[in-house]
Amino acid sequence: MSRLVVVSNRTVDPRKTAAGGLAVAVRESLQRTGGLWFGWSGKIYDESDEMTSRRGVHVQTLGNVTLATVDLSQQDHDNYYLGYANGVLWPVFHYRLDLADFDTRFAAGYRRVNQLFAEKLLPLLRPDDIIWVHDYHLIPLAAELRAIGCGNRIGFFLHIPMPPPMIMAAIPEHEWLMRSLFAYDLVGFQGQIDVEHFTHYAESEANARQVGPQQLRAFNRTLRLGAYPIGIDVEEFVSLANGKEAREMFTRMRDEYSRRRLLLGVDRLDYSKGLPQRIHAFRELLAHYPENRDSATLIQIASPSRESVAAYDDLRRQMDSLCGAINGDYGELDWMPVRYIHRHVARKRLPGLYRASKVALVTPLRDGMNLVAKEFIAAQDPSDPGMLVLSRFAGAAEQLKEALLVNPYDTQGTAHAIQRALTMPLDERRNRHAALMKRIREHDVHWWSSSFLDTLQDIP
Ligand code: ADQ
Repeated sequence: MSRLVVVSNRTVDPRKTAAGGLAVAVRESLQRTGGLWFGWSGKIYDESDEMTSRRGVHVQTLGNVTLATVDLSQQDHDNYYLGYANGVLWPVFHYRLDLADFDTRFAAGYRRVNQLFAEKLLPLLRPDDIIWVHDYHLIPLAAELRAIGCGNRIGFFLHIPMPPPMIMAAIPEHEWLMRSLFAYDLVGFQGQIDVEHFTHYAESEANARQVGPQQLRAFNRTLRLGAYPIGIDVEEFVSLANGKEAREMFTRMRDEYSRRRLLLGVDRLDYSKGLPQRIHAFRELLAHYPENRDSATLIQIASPSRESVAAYDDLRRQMDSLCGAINGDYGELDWMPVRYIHRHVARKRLPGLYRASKVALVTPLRDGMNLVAKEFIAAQDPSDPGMLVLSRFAGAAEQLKEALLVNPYDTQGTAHAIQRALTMPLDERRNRHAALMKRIREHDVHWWSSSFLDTLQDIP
Protein backbone atom coordinates (compact mmCIF):
# COMPACT_ATOMS: atom_id res chain seq x y z
CA MET A 1 0.00 0.00 0.00
CA SER A 2 1.43 3.38 -0.99
CA ARG A 3 1.93 6.12 1.58
CA LEU A 4 -0.68 8.90 1.48
CA VAL A 5 0.59 12.47 1.17
CA VAL A 6 -2.04 15.17 1.68
CA VAL A 7 -1.38 18.77 0.69
CA SER A 8 -3.67 21.63 1.74
CA ASN A 9 -3.24 25.33 2.41
CA ARG A 10 -3.39 24.83 6.20
CA THR A 11 -2.64 21.83 8.38
CA VAL A 12 -3.89 21.15 11.92
CA ASP A 13 -2.78 18.84 14.70
CA PRO A 14 -4.47 15.57 13.67
CA ARG A 15 -4.88 14.46 17.31
CA LYS A 16 -7.12 17.38 18.24
CA THR A 17 -10.84 17.83 17.53
CA ALA A 18 -10.66 19.73 14.27
CA ALA A 19 -13.06 22.51 13.37
CA GLY A 20 -13.90 23.02 9.72
CA GLY A 21 -14.94 20.59 7.04
CA LEU A 22 -11.66 20.19 5.23
CA ALA A 23 -9.62 19.69 8.40
CA VAL A 24 -12.00 17.03 9.74
CA ALA A 25 -12.07 15.18 6.44
CA VAL A 26 -8.33 15.26 5.82
CA ARG A 27 -7.58 14.16 9.36
CA GLU A 28 -9.94 11.23 8.89
CA SER A 29 -8.29 10.02 5.67
CA LEU A 30 -4.76 10.40 7.09
CA GLN A 31 -5.40 8.77 10.44
CA ARG A 32 -6.76 5.65 8.81
CA THR A 33 -3.60 4.92 6.82
CA GLY A 34 -0.97 7.20 8.37
CA GLY A 35 1.07 9.45 6.11
CA LEU A 36 2.37 12.95 5.48
CA TRP A 37 0.40 16.22 5.67
CA PHE A 38 2.05 19.20 4.00
CA GLY A 39 0.94 22.86 4.04
CA TRP A 40 1.45 26.39 5.28
CA SER A 41 2.30 26.66 8.99
CA GLY A 42 0.02 29.69 9.45
CA LYS A 43 3.14 31.73 10.31
CA ILE A 44 4.56 34.70 8.47
CA TYR A 45 8.32 35.28 8.61
CA ASP A 46 10.12 38.60 8.73
CA GLU A 47 11.81 39.17 5.35
CA SER A 48 14.40 41.54 6.82
CA ASP A 49 15.64 38.79 9.12
CA GLU A 50 18.15 36.71 7.11
CA MET A 51 18.03 33.80 9.57
CA THR A 52 14.30 33.29 9.61
CA SER A 53 13.69 34.06 5.94
CA ARG A 54 15.90 31.13 4.94
CA ARG A 55 13.99 28.78 7.17
CA GLY A 56 13.05 25.46 5.63
CA VAL A 57 10.38 22.90 6.35
CA HIS A 58 9.17 22.25 9.94
CA VAL A 59 8.64 18.53 10.43
CA GLN A 60 6.73 17.06 13.39
CA THR A 61 5.57 13.51 13.99
CA LEU A 62 2.16 13.28 15.66
CA GLY A 63 0.99 9.69 16.07
CA ASN A 64 1.01 8.01 12.66
CA VAL A 65 0.93 11.35 10.81
CA THR A 66 3.95 13.48 9.91
CA LEU A 67 3.18 17.19 9.62
CA ALA A 68 5.48 19.19 7.34
CA THR A 69 4.90 22.93 7.11
CA VAL A 70 6.48 26.03 5.62
CA ASP A 71 6.22 29.69 6.65
CA LEU A 72 5.33 32.41 4.13
CA SER A 73 6.62 35.95 3.65
CA GLN A 74 4.14 38.77 4.24
CA GLN A 75 4.08 39.59 0.53
CA ASP A 76 3.51 35.99 -0.55
CA HIS A 77 0.77 35.58 2.04
CA ASP A 78 -1.00 38.77 0.90
CA ASN A 79 -0.81 37.99 -2.81
CA TYR A 80 -1.34 34.23 -2.74
CA TYR A 81 -3.81 33.80 0.12
CA LEU A 82 -5.69 37.09 0.46
CA GLY A 83 -5.22 38.35 -3.10
CA TYR A 84 -5.60 35.41 -5.48
CA ALA A 85 -7.14 32.54 -3.49
CA ASN A 86 -9.66 34.63 -1.53
CA GLY A 87 -9.89 37.76 -3.70
CA VAL A 88 -10.13 36.10 -7.14
CA LEU A 89 -10.80 32.36 -7.04
CA TRP A 90 -13.23 32.27 -4.10
CA PRO A 91 -15.58 34.99 -5.45
CA VAL A 92 -15.43 33.82 -9.09
CA PHE A 93 -16.00 30.15 -8.23
CA HIS A 94 -19.03 31.30 -6.21
CA TYR A 95 -20.31 33.26 -9.26
CA ARG A 96 -19.41 36.68 -7.74
CA LEU A 97 -17.44 38.34 -10.55
CA ASP A 98 -18.46 41.69 -9.07
CA LEU A 99 -16.32 41.01 -5.98
CA ALA A 100 -13.16 39.81 -7.76
CA ASP A 101 -10.01 41.94 -7.95
CA PHE A 102 -7.92 40.78 -10.94
CA ASP A 103 -4.64 42.43 -9.96
CA THR A 104 -1.78 40.65 -11.82
CA ARG A 105 0.46 40.76 -8.71
CA PHE A 106 -1.95 38.35 -7.04
CA ALA A 107 -1.58 35.76 -9.80
CA ALA A 108 2.22 36.04 -9.63
CA GLY A 109 2.19 35.51 -5.85
CA TYR A 110 -0.15 32.54 -6.22
CA ARG A 111 2.19 30.92 -8.70
CA ARG A 112 5.25 31.66 -6.51
CA VAL A 113 3.74 29.99 -3.45
CA ASN A 114 2.68 26.94 -5.46
CA GLN A 115 6.27 26.72 -6.76
CA LEU A 116 7.57 27.05 -3.20
CA PHE A 117 5.26 24.24 -2.02
CA ALA A 118 6.43 22.02 -4.92
CA GLU A 119 10.13 22.68 -4.22
CA LYS A 120 9.80 21.99 -0.49
CA LEU A 121 7.59 18.95 -0.92
CA LEU A 122 9.58 17.13 -3.63
CA PRO A 123 12.53 16.07 -1.40
CA LEU A 124 10.09 14.58 1.14
CA LEU A 125 8.42 12.31 -1.43
CA ARG A 126 8.99 8.58 -1.97
CA PRO A 127 8.55 7.10 -5.45
CA ASP A 128 5.34 5.21 -4.70
CA ASP A 129 3.62 7.91 -2.60
CA ILE A 130 0.13 8.81 -3.65
CA ILE A 131 -0.51 12.56 -3.40
CA TRP A 132 -3.88 14.17 -2.66
CA VAL A 133 -4.03 17.96 -3.12
CA HIS A 134 -6.94 19.94 -1.68
CA ASP A 135 -8.78 22.98 -2.88
CA TYR A 136 -8.52 26.18 -4.88
CA HIS A 137 -5.37 27.47 -3.17
CA LEU A 138 -3.31 24.78 -4.88
CA ILE A 139 -4.67 24.28 -8.42
CA PRO A 140 -1.22 24.59 -10.10
CA LEU A 141 0.65 22.40 -7.58
CA ALA A 142 0.74 19.22 -9.69
CA ALA A 143 1.99 21.16 -12.72
CA GLU A 144 4.75 22.71 -10.61
CA LEU A 145 5.67 19.30 -9.17
CA ARG A 146 5.73 17.72 -12.65
CA ALA A 147 7.95 20.57 -13.91
CA ILE A 148 10.64 19.57 -11.40
CA GLY A 149 10.41 15.86 -12.12
CA CYS A 150 7.67 14.41 -9.94
CA GLY A 151 6.13 11.33 -11.57
CA ASN A 152 3.87 10.29 -8.67
CA ARG A 153 0.17 9.76 -8.95
CA ILE A 154 -1.55 13.04 -7.96
CA GLY A 155 -5.23 13.68 -7.29
CA PHE A 156 -7.01 16.99 -6.66
CA PHE A 157 -10.29 17.70 -4.86
CA LEU A 158 -12.12 20.98 -5.30
CA HIS A 159 -14.14 21.75 -2.15
CA ILE A 160 -15.89 24.75 -3.71
CA PRO A 161 -18.20 24.85 -6.77
CA MET A 162 -16.92 24.75 -10.34
CA PRO A 163 -18.55 27.71 -12.12
CA PRO A 164 -20.03 27.57 -15.64
CA PRO A 165 -17.53 28.13 -18.50
CA MET A 166 -18.43 31.77 -19.23
CA ILE A 167 -17.80 32.74 -15.62
CA MET A 168 -14.55 30.81 -15.42
CA ALA A 169 -13.37 32.51 -18.63
CA ALA A 170 -13.48 35.90 -16.89
CA ILE A 171 -10.34 35.03 -14.92
CA PRO A 172 -7.45 36.46 -16.94
CA GLU A 173 -5.29 33.39 -16.17
CA HIS A 174 -8.04 30.82 -16.73
CA GLU A 175 -6.21 28.99 -19.54
CA TRP A 176 -3.22 28.48 -17.31
CA LEU A 177 -5.45 27.20 -14.49
CA MET A 178 -7.15 24.77 -16.88
CA ARG A 179 -3.85 23.46 -18.27
CA SER A 180 -2.63 23.06 -14.68
CA LEU A 181 -5.59 20.87 -13.80
CA PHE A 182 -4.62 18.45 -16.58
CA ALA A 183 -1.35 17.76 -14.73
CA TYR A 184 -3.38 15.76 -12.18
CA ASP A 185 -4.42 12.14 -12.72
CA LEU A 186 -7.80 12.55 -11.03
CA VAL A 187 -9.86 15.67 -10.31
CA GLY A 188 -12.78 15.27 -7.91
CA PHE A 189 -15.72 17.65 -7.51
CA GLN A 190 -18.51 17.93 -4.95
CA GLY A 191 -21.38 17.35 -7.36
CA GLN A 192 -22.43 16.20 -10.80
CA ILE A 193 -23.16 19.80 -11.81
CA ASP A 194 -19.51 20.71 -11.15
CA VAL A 195 -18.30 17.79 -13.30
CA GLU A 196 -20.60 19.00 -16.10
CA HIS A 197 -19.35 22.58 -15.84
CA PHE A 198 -15.74 21.44 -15.97
CA THR A 199 -16.37 19.12 -18.91
CA HIS A 200 -18.09 21.84 -20.96
CA TYR A 201 -15.37 24.30 -20.07
CA ALA A 202 -12.54 21.92 -21.07
CA GLU A 203 -14.32 21.04 -24.32
CA SER A 204 -15.01 24.62 -25.32
CA GLU A 205 -11.83 26.31 -24.13
CA ALA A 206 -9.19 23.58 -24.51
CA ASN A 207 -10.66 21.35 -27.24
CA ALA A 208 -10.70 18.48 -24.75
CA ARG A 209 -12.13 15.17 -26.03
CA GLN A 210 -14.01 12.58 -23.99
CA VAL A 211 -11.95 9.38 -24.30
CA GLY A 212 -13.89 7.19 -21.88
CA PRO A 213 -16.42 7.46 -19.10
CA GLN A 214 -15.40 10.52 -17.02
CA GLN A 215 -12.13 10.81 -18.94
CA LEU A 216 -10.97 13.88 -20.83
CA ARG A 217 -7.93 14.24 -23.07
CA ALA A 218 -6.17 17.56 -23.67
CA PHE A 219 -2.63 19.00 -23.48
CA ASN A 220 -1.29 15.47 -24.22
CA ARG A 221 -2.67 14.13 -20.97
CA THR A 222 -5.67 12.07 -19.96
CA LEU A 223 -7.56 13.30 -16.91
CA ARG A 224 -10.06 11.30 -14.92
CA LEU A 225 -12.98 13.26 -13.36
CA GLY A 226 -15.68 12.40 -10.88
CA ALA A 227 -18.21 13.61 -8.33
CA TYR A 228 -17.23 12.69 -4.76
CA PRO A 229 -19.68 14.54 -2.49
CA ILE A 230 -17.96 15.09 0.85
CA GLY A 231 -19.69 13.74 3.95
CA ILE A 232 -19.32 13.93 7.71
CA ASP A 233 -18.22 11.31 10.20
CA VAL A 234 -21.79 10.43 11.21
CA GLU A 235 -20.84 8.10 14.07
CA GLU A 236 -18.38 10.59 15.52
CA PHE A 237 -21.00 13.34 15.31
CA VAL A 238 -23.70 11.21 16.93
CA SER A 239 -21.32 10.43 19.78
CA LEU A 240 -20.42 14.14 20.11
CA ALA A 241 -24.18 14.77 20.37
CA ASN A 242 -24.33 12.39 23.33
CA GLY A 243 -21.29 13.94 25.00
CA LYS A 244 -21.38 16.09 28.15
CA GLU A 245 -20.82 19.48 26.46
CA ALA A 246 -23.52 18.91 23.84
CA ARG A 247 -26.05 17.67 26.42
CA GLU A 248 -25.38 20.68 28.62
CA MET A 249 -25.87 22.98 25.67
CA PHE A 250 -29.09 21.22 24.71
CA THR A 251 -30.56 21.51 28.22
CA ARG A 252 -29.59 25.17 28.48
CA MET A 253 -31.19 26.05 25.17
CA ARG A 254 -34.31 24.00 25.82
CA ASP A 255 -34.85 25.69 29.22
CA GLU A 256 -34.09 29.16 27.91
CA TYR A 257 -36.39 28.79 24.90
CA SER A 258 -39.10 26.57 26.38
CA ARG A 259 -41.85 28.95 25.21
CA ARG A 260 -40.23 29.71 21.86
CA ARG A 261 -39.64 28.02 18.56
CA LEU A 262 -35.96 28.05 17.84
CA LEU A 263 -34.53 28.48 14.34
CA LEU A 264 -30.79 28.20 13.76
CA GLY A 265 -28.14 29.32 11.28
CA VAL A 266 -24.46 28.35 11.69
CA ASP A 267 -22.00 29.67 9.14
CA ARG A 268 -18.73 31.41 8.57
CA LEU A 269 -19.51 35.08 7.99
CA ASP A 270 -19.12 34.80 4.21
CA TYR A 271 -21.01 36.44 1.35
CA SER A 272 -21.55 33.04 -0.28
CA LYS A 273 -23.69 31.89 2.65
CA GLY A 274 -26.69 34.15 1.87
CA LEU A 275 -26.95 35.65 5.37
CA PRO A 276 -28.63 38.99 4.51
CA GLN A 277 -31.14 37.14 2.29
CA ARG A 278 -31.86 34.81 5.24
CA ILE A 279 -32.59 37.74 7.56
CA HIS A 280 -34.91 39.21 4.91
CA ALA A 281 -36.76 35.89 4.67
CA PHE A 282 -37.10 35.69 8.45
CA ARG A 283 -38.46 39.22 8.50
CA GLU A 284 -40.97 38.22 5.83
CA LEU A 285 -41.99 35.27 8.02
CA LEU A 286 -42.79 37.61 10.91
CA ALA A 287 -44.66 40.00 8.61
CA HIS A 288 -46.79 37.36 6.86
CA TYR A 289 -47.28 34.73 9.53
CA PRO A 290 -47.87 36.89 12.64
CA GLU A 291 -48.36 33.84 14.85
CA ASN A 292 -44.54 33.68 14.89
CA ARG A 293 -44.22 37.06 16.58
CA ASP A 294 -43.32 36.78 20.23
CA SER A 295 -42.57 33.14 19.48
CA ALA A 296 -39.98 32.30 16.77
CA THR A 297 -36.37 33.17 17.56
CA LEU A 298 -33.58 32.90 15.02
CA ILE A 299 -30.13 32.26 16.47
CA GLN A 300 -27.61 33.14 13.81
CA ILE A 301 -24.03 32.18 14.62
CA ALA A 302 -21.57 33.67 12.13
CA SER A 303 -17.94 32.97 12.88
CA PRO A 304 -15.38 35.62 11.91
CA SER A 305 -13.68 34.80 8.63
CA ARG A 306 -11.09 36.45 6.31
CA GLU A 307 -11.49 39.78 8.03
CA SER A 308 -8.73 41.47 6.08
CA VAL A 309 -10.64 41.05 2.79
CA ALA A 310 -12.83 44.16 2.21
CA ALA A 311 -16.01 42.35 1.06
CA TYR A 312 -16.16 40.57 4.44
CA ASP A 313 -16.07 43.84 6.32
CA ASP A 314 -19.00 45.19 4.27
CA LEU A 315 -21.00 42.06 5.01
CA ARG A 316 -20.36 42.42 8.71
CA ARG A 317 -21.75 45.95 8.71
CA GLN A 318 -24.74 44.87 6.63
CA MET A 319 -25.58 42.07 9.07
CA ASP A 320 -25.24 44.34 12.11
CA SER A 321 -27.68 46.75 10.55
CA LEU A 322 -30.24 44.16 9.30
CA CYS A 323 -30.34 42.33 12.65
CA GLY A 324 -30.57 45.61 14.57
CA ALA A 325 -33.48 46.76 12.38
CA ILE A 326 -35.52 43.56 12.72
CA ASN A 327 -35.06 43.56 16.51
CA GLY A 328 -35.96 47.25 16.69
CA ASP A 329 -39.07 46.82 14.54
CA TYR A 330 -40.44 43.55 15.93
CA GLY A 331 -38.79 42.99 19.33
CA GLU A 332 -40.68 43.11 22.64
CA LEU A 333 -39.36 43.70 26.13
CA ASP A 334 -39.15 39.95 26.67
CA TRP A 335 -38.55 38.71 23.09
CA MET A 336 -35.94 39.45 20.45
CA PRO A 337 -36.55 37.91 17.02
CA VAL A 338 -32.86 37.51 16.10
CA ARG A 339 -29.89 36.64 18.23
CA TYR A 340 -26.91 37.35 16.03
CA ILE A 341 -23.60 36.15 17.40
CA HIS A 342 -20.39 36.96 15.59
CA ARG A 343 -18.37 34.13 17.11
CA HIS A 344 -17.27 30.52 16.70
CA VAL A 345 -19.08 27.81 18.68
CA ALA A 346 -16.94 25.00 20.13
CA ARG A 347 -17.38 21.86 18.06
CA LYS A 348 -18.30 19.73 21.09
CA ARG A 349 -21.24 22.02 21.94
CA LEU A 350 -22.55 22.45 18.40
CA PRO A 351 -24.65 19.23 18.30
CA GLY A 352 -26.56 20.38 21.41
CA LEU A 353 -27.49 23.60 19.65
CA TYR A 354 -28.55 21.72 16.50
CA ARG A 355 -30.69 19.35 18.54
CA ALA A 356 -32.48 22.11 20.45
CA SER A 357 -33.54 23.79 17.19
CA LYS A 358 -36.81 23.12 15.43
CA VAL A 359 -35.57 24.37 12.08
CA ALA A 360 -32.12 24.91 10.55
CA LEU A 361 -31.68 27.53 7.84
CA VAL A 362 -28.89 26.54 5.46
CA THR A 363 -29.48 28.97 2.62
CA PRO A 364 -26.24 29.79 0.76
CA LEU A 365 -26.36 31.59 -2.59
CA ARG A 366 -23.77 29.06 -3.77
CA ASP A 367 -21.85 26.45 -1.78
CA GLY A 368 -19.62 23.52 -2.74
CA MET A 369 -21.38 21.18 -0.32
CA ASN A 370 -22.22 22.66 3.14
CA LEU A 371 -21.54 20.31 6.01
CA VAL A 372 -23.70 22.19 8.51
CA ALA A 373 -26.72 20.71 6.69
CA LYS A 374 -25.42 17.18 7.28
CA GLU A 375 -24.36 17.84 10.88
CA PHE A 376 -27.82 19.20 11.69
CA ILE A 377 -29.46 15.99 10.43
CA ALA A 378 -27.01 13.78 12.35
CA ALA A 379 -27.66 15.65 15.63
CA GLN A 380 -31.46 15.28 15.65
CA ASP A 381 -33.55 13.11 17.95
CA PRO A 382 -35.12 10.64 15.45
CA SER A 383 -38.35 10.51 17.47
CA ASP A 384 -38.88 14.30 17.26
CA PRO A 385 -36.51 15.67 14.65
CA GLY A 386 -36.03 19.28 13.57
CA MET A 387 -36.46 20.19 9.90
CA LEU A 388 -33.85 21.40 7.42
CA VAL A 389 -34.57 24.32 5.08
CA LEU A 390 -31.86 24.04 2.41
CA SER A 391 -30.85 26.21 -0.52
CA ARG A 392 -31.10 24.52 -3.89
CA PHE A 393 -27.72 26.17 -4.65
CA ALA A 394 -25.82 24.25 -1.94
CA GLY A 395 -24.00 21.19 -3.26
CA ALA A 396 -25.78 19.25 -0.49
CA ALA A 397 -29.11 19.76 -2.31
CA GLU A 398 -28.06 17.19 -4.97
CA GLN A 399 -28.25 14.57 -2.21
CA LEU A 400 -30.60 15.87 0.50
CA LYS A 401 -33.83 15.78 -1.49
CA GLU A 402 -36.05 15.27 1.56
CA ALA A 403 -35.10 18.65 3.04
CA LEU A 404 -37.30 21.63 2.17
CA LEU A 405 -35.42 23.06 -0.80
CA VAL A 406 -35.60 26.81 -1.39
CA ASN A 407 -34.32 29.52 -3.70
CA PRO A 408 -32.68 31.97 -1.25
CA TYR A 409 -33.17 34.89 -3.68
CA ASP A 410 -36.93 34.35 -3.39
CA THR A 411 -37.73 35.99 -0.05
CA GLN A 412 -41.43 35.08 0.03
CA GLY A 413 -40.83 31.51 -1.13
CA THR A 414 -38.20 31.01 1.58
CA ALA A 415 -40.45 32.50 4.27
CA HIS A 416 -43.21 30.13 3.17
CA ALA A 417 -40.86 27.12 3.40
CA ILE A 418 -39.77 28.20 6.90
CA GLN A 419 -43.42 28.37 7.95
CA ARG A 420 -43.99 24.91 6.49
CA ALA A 421 -40.99 23.56 8.40
CA LEU A 422 -42.23 25.12 11.66
CA THR A 423 -45.68 23.58 11.29
CA MET A 424 -44.79 20.21 9.75
CA PRO A 425 -46.60 17.26 11.37
CA LEU A 426 -44.47 14.86 13.42
CA ASP A 427 -44.98 11.88 11.07
CA GLU A 428 -43.74 13.79 8.05
CA ARG A 429 -40.74 15.11 9.98
CA ARG A 430 -39.83 11.60 11.10
CA ASN A 431 -40.12 10.15 7.60
CA ARG A 432 -38.05 12.89 6.02
CA HIS A 433 -35.43 12.67 8.75
CA ALA A 434 -35.09 8.89 8.39
CA ALA A 435 -34.56 9.25 4.63
CA LEU A 436 -32.00 12.05 5.11
CA MET A 437 -30.14 10.08 7.78
CA LYS A 438 -29.86 7.13 5.39
CA ARG A 439 -28.34 9.39 2.74
CA ILE A 440 -25.72 10.94 5.01
CA ARG A 441 -24.76 7.51 6.36
CA GLU A 442 -24.36 6.04 2.88
CA HIS A 443 -22.13 8.88 1.73
CA ASP A 444 -20.16 9.71 4.86
CA VAL A 445 -16.61 10.97 5.10
CA HIS A 446 -15.13 7.44 5.05
CA TRP A 447 -16.94 6.70 1.79
CA TRP A 448 -15.70 10.04 0.39
CA SER A 449 -12.01 9.49 1.09
CA SER A 450 -11.90 5.81 0.24
CA SER A 451 -13.80 6.16 -3.03
CA PHE A 452 -11.57 9.03 -4.16
CA LEU A 453 -8.34 7.29 -3.13
CA ASP A 454 -9.37 3.90 -4.57
CA THR A 455 -10.09 5.52 -7.94
CA LEU A 456 -6.76 7.37 -7.85
CA GLN A 457 -4.88 4.21 -6.89
CA ASP A 458 -6.53 2.17 -9.68
CA ILE A 459 -5.81 4.56 -12.54
CA PRO A 460 -3.57 2.58 -14.90
P1 ADQ B 1 -16.89 26.05 4.48
O1 ADQ B 1 -17.31 27.12 3.55
O2 ADQ B 1 -16.07 26.43 5.62
O3 ADQ B 1 -16.15 24.86 3.70
P2 ADQ B 1 -19.13 24.29 5.66
O4 ADQ B 1 -19.07 23.00 4.95
O5 ADQ B 1 -20.52 24.78 5.79
O6 ADQ B 1 -18.32 25.44 4.98
O7 ADQ B 1 -18.61 24.23 7.17
C1 ADQ B 1 -17.47 23.60 7.54
C2 ADQ B 1 -17.42 23.34 9.04
O8 ADQ B 1 -17.30 24.53 9.80
C3 ADQ B 1 -18.61 22.58 9.60
O9 ADQ B 1 -18.09 21.45 10.25
C4 ADQ B 1 -19.25 23.54 10.59
O10 ADQ B 1 -19.73 22.89 11.76
C5 ADQ B 1 -18.13 24.47 10.96
N1 ADQ B 1 -18.65 25.82 11.26
C6 ADQ B 1 -19.13 26.71 10.38
N2 ADQ B 1 -19.52 27.83 11.02
C7 ADQ B 1 -19.27 27.65 12.32
C8 ADQ B 1 -19.47 28.44 13.50
N3 ADQ B 1 -19.99 29.67 13.43
N4 ADQ B 1 -19.10 27.91 14.69
C9 ADQ B 1 -18.58 26.66 14.76
N5 ADQ B 1 -18.37 25.88 13.69
C10 ADQ B 1 -18.71 26.36 12.48
C11 ADQ B 1 -15.78 24.51 2.36
C12 ADQ B 1 -16.88 24.67 1.30
C13 ADQ B 1 -18.09 23.86 1.68
C14 ADQ B 1 -17.71 22.39 1.89
C15 ADQ B 1 -16.52 22.27 2.84
C16 ADQ B 1 -15.98 20.85 2.89
O11 ADQ B 1 -17.20 26.04 1.13
O12 ADQ B 1 -19.09 23.95 0.66
O13 ADQ B 1 -18.81 21.68 2.44
O14 ADQ B 1 -15.45 23.09 2.42
O15 ADQ B 1 -15.68 20.37 1.62
